[in-house]
Amino acid sequence: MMSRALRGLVALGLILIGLLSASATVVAWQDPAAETSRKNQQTKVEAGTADLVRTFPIPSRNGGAVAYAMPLKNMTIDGKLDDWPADAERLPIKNLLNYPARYGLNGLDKVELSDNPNLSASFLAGYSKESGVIYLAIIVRDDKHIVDFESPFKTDSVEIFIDGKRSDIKIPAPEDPWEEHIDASQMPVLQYVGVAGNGAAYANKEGTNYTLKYGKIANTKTRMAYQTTGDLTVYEWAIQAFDQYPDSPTVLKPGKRIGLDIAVVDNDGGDSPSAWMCWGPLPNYFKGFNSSNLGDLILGEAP
Ligand SMILES: [Ca+2]
Ligand SMILES: [Ca+2]
Ligand SMILES: [Ca+2]
Repeated sequence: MMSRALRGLVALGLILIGLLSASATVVAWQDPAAETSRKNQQTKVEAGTADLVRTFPIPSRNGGAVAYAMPLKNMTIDGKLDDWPADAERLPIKNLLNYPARYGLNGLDKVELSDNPNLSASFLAGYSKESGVIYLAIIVRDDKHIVDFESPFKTDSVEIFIDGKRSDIKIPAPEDPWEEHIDASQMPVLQYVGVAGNGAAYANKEGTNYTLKYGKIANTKTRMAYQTTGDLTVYEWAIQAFDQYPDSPTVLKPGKRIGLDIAVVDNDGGDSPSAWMCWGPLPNYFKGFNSSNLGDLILGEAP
């Protein structure tokens, strides 16, 4: 039997717990950023593949980019989209970097970035828990297809930035040249690069057509294939994310958040600098060294 005093204490405890939970709930719902993010996510899901992808009540960072990856099976990495669900949500890549030291605007400041012949890009996202890879199909419309294997600044390409832990870590930039002073295992964000042509992407020493910057692509399950038809190029990727490269691959499961950005680089020949356009927040530093400067990819689950 509980004494009257003890019963009183238990009742008081329950009331306090109730008040604390109620006040926590109120605080959460009064946070304008969380509320805006919640509304955005609801809108996104209503407009997208609501049957395949469930919403998770997780606010984005910086009020920024959020994408949902749907579970996919039997994917073939061949640059063709026939294995993707017809209603897969297609998200625009249209944040144009203005950084004259390295990249130019290439006339893109005068056009509608989501739909123009010079450069417009979008992507689809999925994943396989069993295979341990994230699928991305990046669809690029570009009027002049240029490939170059000597300089990253003279070629069309796609760059993927991925942080399996979705951390918020910024590291100092190493001395130049970076290749000789840093290894992918020291970076909070991995950078994969693909070029739609035959050669060593960004002149990587392994000589592969897609590459892991500052690391070895052979230490990963990552693959990429592309198809070019007219002015459209599809870069289809199966990407391995890491908690710690190369020994700890990220375990993929519904609800998991991954730091992600996708950049499309457009060189159109001549002396004009390339344009650099991303999906996530514009860079405030090299994205490979700053994991708080990415969008969020949230792994969904099948209904
Ligand atoms: Ca395919
Ligand atoms: Ca172009
Ligand atoms: Ca181009």
